[in-house]
Amino acid sequence: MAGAFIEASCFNAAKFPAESELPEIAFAGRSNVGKSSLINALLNAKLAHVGGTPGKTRSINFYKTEFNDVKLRLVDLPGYGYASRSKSERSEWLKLVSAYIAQRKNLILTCHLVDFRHGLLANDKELQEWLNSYKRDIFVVFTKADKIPKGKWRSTMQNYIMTQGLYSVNVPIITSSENSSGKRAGIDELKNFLAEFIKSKQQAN
Ligand SMILES: Nc1nc2c(ncn2[C@@H]2O[C@H](COP(=O)(O)OP(=O)(O)OP(=O)(O)O)[C@@H](O)[C@H]2O)c(=O)[nH]1
Ligand SMILES: [Mg+2]
Repeated sequence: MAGAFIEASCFNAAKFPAESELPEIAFAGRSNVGKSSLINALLNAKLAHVGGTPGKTRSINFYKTEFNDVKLRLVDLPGYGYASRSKSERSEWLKLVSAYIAQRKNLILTCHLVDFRHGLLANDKELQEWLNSYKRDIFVVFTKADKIPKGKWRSTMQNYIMTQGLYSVNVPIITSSENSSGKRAGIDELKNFLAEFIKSKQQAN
């Protein structure tokens, strides 16, 4: 890979980069679920700011990269569900994120990040309904899997699939972006999935 870089950090839709031909994969989910950390793991770089407190990413950030010879942009969306956020901040969030979700032609797939310890909470279900209302494809990616013993991964995943009525274009991928020895998981699998998903969409057009 020729390296990844941040192309734009936008607080309003007028600043989004020109669409060109690059397909985009967005990363959405509750504040603190690990969106920026997962993007860094996928890019193998520390480009996205990661925070110990929820509400770290406030802008929409576009990262240009390449997976298996497929050129794409990863799009880091600000998180939702941050309880102490004021009403005006929540409406700013909605304005910015809906400008992207409603209008962006190149958005090919939204990865919905869900904490593997909790599964989908009420506002995750709202997000899924909302994305569906725009006919957006959703792919569920579980995060922070290192917080659950590996022996329980299968049964935990089965349980969520059976009981949560989640929307996902494929069986969710279980990931850990934690970089300490041996804890990273699911990152190459996710890269391969995204590259194949983009290829199949491009062939269908
Ligand atoms: N153990 C563990 N911690 C993680 C993992 N991914 C992220 N974290 C931690 O979770 C916290 C939040 O991570 P971020 O990547 O900033 O989360 P975010 O979803 O981008 O948050 P907002 O920008 O606030 O919406 C940080 O303290 C990370 O170090 C993971 O896979 N495992
Ligand atoms: Mg973030």
